[in-house]
Amino acid sequence: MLPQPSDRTARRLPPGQQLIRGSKWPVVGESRPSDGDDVWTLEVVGCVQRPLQLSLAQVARLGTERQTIDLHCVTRWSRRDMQFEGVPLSRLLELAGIAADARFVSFVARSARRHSTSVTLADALRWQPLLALKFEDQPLPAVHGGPLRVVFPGKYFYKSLKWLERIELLAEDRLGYWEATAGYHNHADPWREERYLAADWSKQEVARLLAGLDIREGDLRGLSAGNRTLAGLQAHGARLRDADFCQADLRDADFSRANLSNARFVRANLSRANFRDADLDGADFRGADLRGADLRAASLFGTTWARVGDEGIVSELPTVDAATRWDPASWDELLDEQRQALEALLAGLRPA
Ligand SMILES: Nc1nc2c(c(=O)[nH]1)N[C@H]1C(S)=C(S)[C@@H](COP(=O)(O)O)O[C@H]1N2
Ligand SMILES: [Mo]
Repeated sequence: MLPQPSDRTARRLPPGQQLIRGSKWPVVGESRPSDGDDVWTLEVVGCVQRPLQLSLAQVARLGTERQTIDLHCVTRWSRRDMQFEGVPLSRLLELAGIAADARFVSFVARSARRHSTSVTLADALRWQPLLALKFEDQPLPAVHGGPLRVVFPGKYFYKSLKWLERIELLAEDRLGYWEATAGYHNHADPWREERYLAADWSKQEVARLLAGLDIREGDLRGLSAGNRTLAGLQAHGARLRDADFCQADLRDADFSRANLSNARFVRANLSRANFRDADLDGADFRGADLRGADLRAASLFGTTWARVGDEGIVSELPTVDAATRWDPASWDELLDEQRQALEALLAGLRPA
């Protein structure tokens, strides 16, 4: 059975997720609220009986709760047992009174792009999200959404809006920022792996595009290109989240600036491929041939380079050589066991 709202933390990890250990908590998306010195207020508007505008002190006086919640980011990292303190959304909804036509809840941020995300009212009532003011007994840091953020259990973390300033109840859904612009799945259930929607291309169109070996700047998220011969592919700036390139021949491919988050390159031939400035968060490079590949300035958060099994047995390592280029600084973004596997692999290359 899938975890229920009463299970804020689960002993299992959702499929395709890996645990971050230690104190790492990456900042994903925007990193600060918009400027302005006017006091922070929280509005509750839309399909409500009594619109509200509250100061943070008034929000806190509604009564806070502590909750321990597991976070699951769509780019495949999870962190367990995160201790938040805040006001349950339900308190605000009770105070404002849910109107009969309300079906959705949109959370809107005080941020440069007025970032937003939405959920069904049914999910909001079922999962009881917290409007968090504190993390581990300290005021929530601004990079992580302080002074006030949504923490939504049971959904990928992109439903947990940072810098909350407005809750709007809606009769019709209004897609959030990632959901509308980047194909993030609107339902976002980590247990069902509702990560991204595939782009809207027919099989014939995809075949035609790939045959031309030129998909620069194209939106091909979810592309299925396993086992294909795509040497020299031009994919600069392409949007290739969740793409499958397992065992593909991608010698000399240009993926510079491409978004490859969660892409799979297992046993692909990536010799001399260019990944400069690419977003590789959550991508899987097990067993790939990376001789002469360029990975400088690529974002490597949550990437997989080897299988690390029980008792630390490392297998399915990629092939690298002295011409493979990396920023060792970017390895700080890796899980410890992945970083150690890569370091051992590269140490083997250096002349003794
Ligand atoms: N206002 C705002 N909220 C946001 C985002 C954002 O860019 N802006 N990113 C979302 C995404 S995709 C994730 S994974 C989490 C990341 O929260 P963190 O930076 O505290 O880890 O915040 C979510 N909430
Ligand atoms: Mo995310």
